Amino acid sequence: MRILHTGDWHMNAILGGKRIERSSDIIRSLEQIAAYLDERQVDVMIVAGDVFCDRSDPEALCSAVGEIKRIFTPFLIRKDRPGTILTISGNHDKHNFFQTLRHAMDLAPAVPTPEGILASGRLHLFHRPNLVKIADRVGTTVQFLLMPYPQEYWLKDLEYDTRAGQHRAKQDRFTKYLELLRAKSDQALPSVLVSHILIQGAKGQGDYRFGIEQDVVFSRTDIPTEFEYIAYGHIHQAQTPVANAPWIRYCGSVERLDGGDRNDEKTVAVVDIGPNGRIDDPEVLPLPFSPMARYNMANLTNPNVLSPNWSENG
Ligand SMILES: [Mn+2]
Repeated sequence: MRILHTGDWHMNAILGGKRIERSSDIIRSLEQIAAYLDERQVDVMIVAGDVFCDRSDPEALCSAVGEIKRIFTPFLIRKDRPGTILTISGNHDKHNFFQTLRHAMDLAPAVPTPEGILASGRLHLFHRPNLVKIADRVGTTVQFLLMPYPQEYWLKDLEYDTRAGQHRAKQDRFTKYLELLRAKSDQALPSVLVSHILIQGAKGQGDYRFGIEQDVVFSRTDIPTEFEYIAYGHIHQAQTPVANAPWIRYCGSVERLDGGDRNDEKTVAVVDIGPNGRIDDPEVLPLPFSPMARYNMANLTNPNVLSPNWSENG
């Protein structure tokens, strides 16, 4: 099974709090991804969270979903080998909107086979932890442990007084759910973990020395590494956060979204998984990106032209 890993699309992102629309740049990258899906005959595309931008208004969300449909329908209806898209939610994906999409999609139910294999030829959306199986054309079955960004609605029954307390509660809940999925998973099948979280010490934007006050954080050893591939989203700089483990990747964003990733090269990863596991190290493919300049605000005659407020994190 050939898998393409992308994420952090942040559709309708706006640069620096001022109205510098990035949609056309992002769409150019998505079109390149669609070309890779075709060229490489990919079976499954993983979108590892932050598909949308939390500041998007209803019109912007409508146009974002319309563009996703336009760009990826050829992949989903590909004649000899219909593709599958697996999407999880990130911290920037508004719960209500994801829930709305999910409700609408559930009206055309994707009924799994008796063996629990998910329908191909469509997009699947998850905002809660889930374990799914997908089979490719030659019958290789891979299971996916889907762990979206831990949101408030995961914690309805939990008490917390502080932001750090809330993050700690989310972290505990995340760990518990991941354990449950691992216990439920089939030991005989290759497994892929898909998640949208911060691994402490990852590179980019101040090297992510965030503590529990700022975000839900995991250490490099908190998450088991025995998966055939781990597809992370959240950090915008593509990287392998665990040493000597090229199968554990942050795909990075698809465009340079703010000052923090102004020097990054944007990429997607492609990995092949056979019945006995990963066939080779992931291949990293380039995406187009926009050049970015940093302006010294003191030298600008009209400081309202650009804002220095780069966004804080993924
Ligand atoms: Mn994120």
